[in-house]
Amino acid sequence: MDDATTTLRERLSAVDQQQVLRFFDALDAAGKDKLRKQLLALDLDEIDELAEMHVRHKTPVAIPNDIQPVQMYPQRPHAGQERLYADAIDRGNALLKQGKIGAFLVAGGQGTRLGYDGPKGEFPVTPIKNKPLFRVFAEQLQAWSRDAGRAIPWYIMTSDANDAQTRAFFRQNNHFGLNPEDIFIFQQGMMPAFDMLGHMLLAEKDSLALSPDGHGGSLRALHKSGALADMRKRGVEHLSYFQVDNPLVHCIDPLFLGLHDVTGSEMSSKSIPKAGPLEKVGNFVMADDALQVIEYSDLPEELAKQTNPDGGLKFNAGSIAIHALRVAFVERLNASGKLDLPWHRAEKKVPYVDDKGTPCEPDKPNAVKLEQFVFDAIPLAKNAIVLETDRAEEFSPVKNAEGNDSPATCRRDQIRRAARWLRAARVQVPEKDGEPDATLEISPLLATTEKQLADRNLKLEKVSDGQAVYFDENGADVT
Ligand code: UD2
Repeated sequence: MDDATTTLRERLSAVDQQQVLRFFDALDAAGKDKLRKQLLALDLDEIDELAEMHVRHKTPVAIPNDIQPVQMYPQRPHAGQERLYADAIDRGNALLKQGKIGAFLVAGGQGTRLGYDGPKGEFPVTPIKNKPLFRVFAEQLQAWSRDAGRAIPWYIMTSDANDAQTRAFFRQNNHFGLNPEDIFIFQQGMMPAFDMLGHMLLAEKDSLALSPDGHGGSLRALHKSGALADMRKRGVEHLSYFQVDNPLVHCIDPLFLGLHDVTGSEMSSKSIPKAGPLEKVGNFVMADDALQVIEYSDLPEELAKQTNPDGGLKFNAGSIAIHALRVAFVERLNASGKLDLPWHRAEKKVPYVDDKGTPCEPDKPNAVKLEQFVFDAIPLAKNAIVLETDRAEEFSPVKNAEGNDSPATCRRDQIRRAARWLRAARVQVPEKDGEPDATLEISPLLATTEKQLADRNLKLEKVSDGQAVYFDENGADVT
């Protein structure tokens, strides 16, 4: 055995994880190399602490005592806020023109609920052209870059599970018309799954059972990958953060980015009123003198159900995972060399090889996975703010194969929004049973907001019953 392997074996023994090398001696060179690399990427002392805290003991997520509703910036300015909002929009547009904004997409998740075999960003989502999610975002960024006269660099986080496929998809699609030099794809970290006694599981004789370390891992990966350094070089000061599953997202929003900047916020968020007390979105609250998000599974049900005198929910500020982040804030979070965010545990069914080397497919949860969440950085941010927005305008994710948050509801919501924008642009859209009686799609290259669409010179005055109409820079394509 070489010295490096002896040292690794000793380090693993010291933290009672030597079982991961039980097949090592019989592996071929490639297998040895693979497992060694996976192990060397881990901080074994941290693994030991995490196994103790979250597996052998189930340290509960600390729920603060005094949880209060949060004050938000309203979607439209209240009396007295008009000047602030107008200034914020100007600031947002100026930041874009100065090249100070980068877009940041987290796309490292495994998308297991949707049952789509591949990076979720490849999933075809628009009602007529079946554009994949990645294209929807790319076209928005292309439109905003065109209007700002300056490229908006796009940082995309993948994981080991989907990195190669994501890169290939971008290449095959000619980077959706963007300059590849303005696209920075990087991988997040991976975490091992533990058995219920805190031992790391092997997925194969030569591989740990690894999964992405949560979207909170993005804040570490931005640093480790050199993405932050790239931002410094380009003069990018803020990131516009969004998730891969929501094609209604406004990847760039001058009001949001401008408010974030003028208020001196280090991390800002958008919120929508919840669809019900137990909707599966995080909740913005004030607690321990800080703005924070409490995940739906962690908010005590009696609080979630509390109402105000007017009958509305007391805790009604849902998180839709849209944020603005100051680059200097992300740098500060990484300054000590260790990203200090809590870990969240989840018990899952994780395939593994047993002591004899036989592959096992568990039929009930056999393992603990740990993830960090990006919104746990909010209480660490100075002057964090929340801007309220409208579900119909900005949120309809594709998460499940059927039912809520599925391709069908997302398609419906895209058509509804397109109908609303078109009517505001004085185009007649037919209606049947309260729904648009047409299939509608608006290219982001034509308009990324209702106001932009209203400013375009649309030739079509009326959509007819049952028509499918695609609107882009060249006009309306009716089928
Ligand atoms: C998330 C939020 C929830 C709400 C909702 C809105 C959490 C825990 N909950 O729920 O509060 O805001 O979104 O849609 O975040 N991802 C990675 N790496 C990972 C894990 C996830 O990049 O290791 C990405 C993933 O590709 C996706 C996003 O993060 O873009 C959301 O992940 P999810 O589907 O696991 O989050 P979800 O739906 O439980």
